[in-house]
Amino acid sequence: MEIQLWRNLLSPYELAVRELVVKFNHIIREHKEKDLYSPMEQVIGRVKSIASILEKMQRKGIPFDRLEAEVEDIAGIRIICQFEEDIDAVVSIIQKCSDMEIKYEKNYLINVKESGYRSYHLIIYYTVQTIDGPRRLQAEIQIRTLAMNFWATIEHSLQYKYKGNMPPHVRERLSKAAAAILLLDREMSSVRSEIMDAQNFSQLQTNLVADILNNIENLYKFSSKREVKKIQDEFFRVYESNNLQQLERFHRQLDIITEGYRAQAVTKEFMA
Ligand code: 0O2
Repeated sequence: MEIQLWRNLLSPYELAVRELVVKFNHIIREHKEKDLYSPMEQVIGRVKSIASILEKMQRKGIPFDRLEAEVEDIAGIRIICQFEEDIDAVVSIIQKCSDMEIKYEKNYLINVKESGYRSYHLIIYYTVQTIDGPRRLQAEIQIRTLAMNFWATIEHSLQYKYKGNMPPHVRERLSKAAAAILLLDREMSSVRSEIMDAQNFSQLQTNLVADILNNIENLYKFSSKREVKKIQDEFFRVYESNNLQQLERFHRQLDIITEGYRAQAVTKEFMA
């Protein structure tokens, strides 16, 4: 197939990958803005390389006219989670997305591959808009933990290096590493609630500080510099105490003060 035809073929998949990455990143952002723990840690996307598509077609005996129907991972999304428990939460989120229709799921967490590969795969249908009208495409979503991703990335590079002839001693080491990764995920799960508490604390603090600084900046419009400086100094004092409750209290008080100044400014404008 000519390179221009490959470009035409892959172009809607590039759009699908870009859109899906934006959508999943937005879900992460929404969680953070609402001070909620996000089961998604990171999202990456890629369009399968032509070489990799050709290799898969050859290996599976797929003819060109069946390429788009049978190579289901031309568009690939990878969602990385912190904990194994988050994978189910991510699957539930995707099941609720009305613009993604699940074709089928492969659970390599239960049916671990012989290589030791663990991950959760979803094949979805996703529609993109092109100048020729809507195109309903397939995409593969891989959901795995940071630890699973670490193992899979290394193993994938070694598979590429040895091209299907991995020496038994390397295979054995990878198998041992896969067992260690399983243990690591279980260990991390056992301290999940503590880690989540710490992360929630930090996210809540980040959002509060951003809100407070925004309010202080707004105060400059309505109040004297001296007054704002006093409030700012008080904020630094509360911030240094590293006490979330005090910070929340300060945030509430500042909200009231800002509203007061704003109301005064509106009244002055009205009376003028
Ligand atoms: P890429 O783009 O390089 O990642 P297959 O027959 O395995 O090629 P199949 O049956 O369509 O593919 O689906 P499967 O088994 O779910 O695998 C799809 C993708 O999952 C692979 O894509 C890998 O990304 C990943 N994967 C599956 N098995 C393994 C494994 O043992 N080790 C690692 N590291 N990854 C695996 P590709 O085709 O490799 O392409």
